[in-house]
Order: sequence, then C-alpha cells, then structure tokens
Amino acid sequence: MTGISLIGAPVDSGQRNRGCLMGPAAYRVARLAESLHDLGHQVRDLGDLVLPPLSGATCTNPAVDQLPETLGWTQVLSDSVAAELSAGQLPIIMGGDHALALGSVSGAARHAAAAGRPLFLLWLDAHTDFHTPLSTVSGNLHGTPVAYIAGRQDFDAFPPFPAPIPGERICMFGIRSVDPAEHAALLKFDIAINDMRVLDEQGVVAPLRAFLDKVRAANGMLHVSLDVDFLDPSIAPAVGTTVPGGATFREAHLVCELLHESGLMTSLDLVELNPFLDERGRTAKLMVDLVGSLMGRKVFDRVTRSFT
Ligand code: HAR
Ligand code: MN
Ligand code: MN
Ligand code: MN
Repeated sequence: MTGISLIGAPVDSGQRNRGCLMGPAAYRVARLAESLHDLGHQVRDLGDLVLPPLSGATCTNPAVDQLPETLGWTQVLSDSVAAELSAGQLPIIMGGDHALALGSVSGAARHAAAAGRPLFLLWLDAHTDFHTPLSTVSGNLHGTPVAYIAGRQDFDAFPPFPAPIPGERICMFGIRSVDPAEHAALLKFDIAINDMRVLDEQGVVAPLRAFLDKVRAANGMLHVSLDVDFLDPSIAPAVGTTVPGGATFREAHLVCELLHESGLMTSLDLVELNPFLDERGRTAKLMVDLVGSLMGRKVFDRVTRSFT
C-alpha cells in the first residue's frame, strides 16, 4: 500500500495548442483515483493547483510564449511536490502540458537534496525537451524542462534549479523528434537517450534495467515523467504533438510493469493529455491503465517475477 497524492495541474502555458488544462478533469472522469484505490493504495486527490498572480517577467527571445504563466506554475508545482514528498506521499501530477515538469522535478530535487539522496529522472517522451528559453524556435516552453533540470544556463527568469541532475542520472525512452539546437547541446551531456531505434533493436527491458540498477545502487529517488506522445499516436491520439512510430501498447505497459517491480519510483508526471483531441476518452483511459501497471496491477498475481 502506497500513500498517493493526486495533484491536478491544469497547465496550458507550455504550448499554443489549447486544451491540456482539461487534463486533470479527464483523469478524474477516467477514474484514476478509483483505480488506484482498487489496487489497495490510499489515495488523496488534492484538487487542482491555482496559478498565482503573474509577474511581468520577459525574455530576450521574442518567440517565448506565456513566460509569466509558466513561472507561476513552476513555483506552485515545486512547492506542492516537495511538500507531498516530505509528508511521505507519492505525488502523481495530473497535467497539464510538459512545462509542469519545470516545477514538479524542481520540487522533487529540493526534497531529495534535503533527504540526502540523489534524484534520478526517467523521461518517457517522443521529444528530448532540451531547449533553453534562448534556443527554442517555437517559443513553447514545454520543450525546455530537461535543460532546466540538467542545469543548463539561460533560464534567467527562473529560480536556479535546486540541485541540477547530472546527465548520468537522466534516462530517456521513446525519443524520435530532436531539434538541431537540442541535438548539439545533448552531445555535451551524458544522458542515456534510448531513441526508438534502441527500443527496436534491444526492446525496453535491457536499457531500462541498466538504468534502474543505477538508481537502486545509489539508493536514489526516481521521478518518472510520462508524456502522452511517448505512445504511438494510433493508440494515444489526444496530444497536440503527435509523432509517428512511438511505443506500442505492450512496450508501454512493460515499462510500467518493470518500474513497479523495481519499487523505485517516488514521483510521477502525467503530461500532455489534451482531452479536446481525444476519441471517446481512449487516451485518458489508456493513461489510467498505464498508471495501474505502474502501481501494481498484474494479470496473474500468483506469478512472481523478480526484476533483479
Ligand atoms: N522541440 C519542439 C519545440 O521545442 C517540440 C517540443 C514538443 N514538446 C512536447 N513535449 N510536446 O515533449 O517546439
Ligand atoms: Mn495556452
Ligand atoms: Mn515532453
Ligand atoms: Mn513530447
């Protein structure tokens, strides 16, 4: 039994395709809390976070969109995630676009630093989200969180990231869309980038096990950030930035099942669900299903599989 705190984060400021603000409501309609309760967990839904009064922050890159809104979300998310972790809860952030990870991972990093444990990051996404506010061409700040988390410069309007995560502690899966500026910057970081080619050749088990072994050996905390576009658009259409060739239903479930068996995940983002683009709720339902696998649902309970 795990104490789970559901945090609604109706963040829609990280991109221009409106609709992610309906994500938390869709997860509630798809019965996320009930499904976790049925798995034996103690679930608290904390309701939706509220955007604080906006600053007048600006950026020298004129493309950057909705900076004050994203700064506000970063602050409230960081505080909320740090508080839930300190209370011994497993926070699940119901987004909201991926800009919310600027705050959620910042909160996890604050907590991990205070607890004297290293924080690791598993990024399940079609995109590397490794732009800075100065390098982004689209100006959409949902394309920036990993750069902030890894301690890249040029986030002048943001609070300094509490304890930047070294590249060796970051692992990405599902990657199949990288902009030139991201690519150039990533070459300077030792991030494990398991793009779709790696998954095609090796499957998910070996690369995921290699990463989880590092987390376990370091007694680390593990933040998992699950972007809907990690999944193939044929099974998960409700996202503004679809990229063909994503993770299949079974690949995604296997990642979640292995994560559960590792017992290592300490916080989780669910991001980029845009219910306005969904087909009869199928993407929201699939995400709830995946969280079920992450939190212990299995087909045969009497079959013991050892991860190590
Ligand atoms: N790299 C592109 C950009 O910066 C697309 C980023 C899309 N990001 C997300 N989250 N949907 O992964 O605009
Ligand atoms: Mn918006
Ligand atoms: Mn993303
Ligand atoms: Mn993405």
